[in-house]
Amino acid sequence: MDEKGLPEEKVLELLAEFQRRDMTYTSGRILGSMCTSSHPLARRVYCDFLESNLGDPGLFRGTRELESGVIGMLGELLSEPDAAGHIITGGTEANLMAMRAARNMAGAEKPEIIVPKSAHFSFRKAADILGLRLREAELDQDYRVDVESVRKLISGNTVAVVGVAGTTELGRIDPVEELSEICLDEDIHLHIDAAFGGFIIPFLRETGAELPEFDFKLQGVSSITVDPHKMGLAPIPSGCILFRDASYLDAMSIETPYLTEKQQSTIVGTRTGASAAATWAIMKHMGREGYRKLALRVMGVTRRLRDGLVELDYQLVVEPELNIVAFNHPTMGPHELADRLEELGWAVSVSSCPPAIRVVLMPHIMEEHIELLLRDLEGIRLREE
Ligand code: 0PR
Repeated sequence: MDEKGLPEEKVLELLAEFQRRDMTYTSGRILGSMCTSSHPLARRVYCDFLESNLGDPGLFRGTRELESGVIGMLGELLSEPDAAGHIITGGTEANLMAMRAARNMAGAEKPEIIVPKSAHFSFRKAADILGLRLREAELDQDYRVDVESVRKLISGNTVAVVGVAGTTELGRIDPVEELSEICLDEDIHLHIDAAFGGFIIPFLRETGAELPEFDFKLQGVSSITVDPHKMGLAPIPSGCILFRDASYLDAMSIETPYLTEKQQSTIVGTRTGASAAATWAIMKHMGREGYRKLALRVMGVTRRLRDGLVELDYQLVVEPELNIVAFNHPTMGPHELADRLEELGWAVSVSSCPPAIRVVLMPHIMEEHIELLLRDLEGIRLREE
């Protein structure tokens, strides 16, 4: 640190130079991210609540009510209005909390969790931190978890089974109904990672899309991750963990004698109230109707990309169910194709299972961006002939 401080103007000038090196969502060039531009209202509210700390909620009673309000709205959306939970930093922390609650409730000597091969890497972190053995279930031909494989992995040490509603790489929805039945029979915690899907599947279902049930309506589901900072339009960091009831939170509560609340179940202590306030604001502002329109719009852009790829003879990995498209060039490997696209200014990501170019059609990607992308993909096809 320098001895003498700089004038504010100078600091802002220096910062602007750094920020110019960042990519922006509005350019439409970020194709592999699950985050997106924050809604202007969410930005404003975030700044207004910057100082509120939900780690000491007795001091910020209004913000605590906003957090409860979000939990209530999300619980209702996911078929359990009395769900208990918290607004936290994102899907990683939510999955970690779910695994911690499941482990503590089960009390197994050598705890194990069963996750699909398609599960997000946050479960590896959770297993490492919590001392859990991670067992990976196979996928079926459609890249959804193979229920028989899950069944075979269950043992007396299984403390949780995980299903994913909207996988990170392909946007697949696991057969949660079947997982729910198995977990009810075996009395095992079923956690659904709907970090991505939670803010789009229910709205698409409301428009008549034939997507499977994945939420608390299925009695075996004990907890759900849903991230407002993905399809919810909330600013980073805004994640949410929901449990069927408060007993799961109690199973991991720690005494906090000198704070305004005597027990704490979250992993972090001091934690952002701004995320809760901004999520509350954006959900109130959008309403179900707003999210339904958004879901239909991103699926329209998804379809345009899907159709354009098929016309150009690129190969789809699967028919997209949600707003993620994974595809391959007929002969060129995905990493080489990703490099070509990067040279043309596109930031794409390459999936691992199977290797493919993966595009997440987040709200910042407009139809005109997809037309430009398809033109570049056509150019790549023409050049090789
Ligand atoms: N669960 C699922 C299904 C996810 O897809 C993700 C993240 C998480 C949990 C973890 O969420 P947090 O990252 O909020 O802790 N999925 C994206 C991924 O890892 C996150 C992402 C977002 C990656 C923006 C890149 C990016 O630019 O691919």
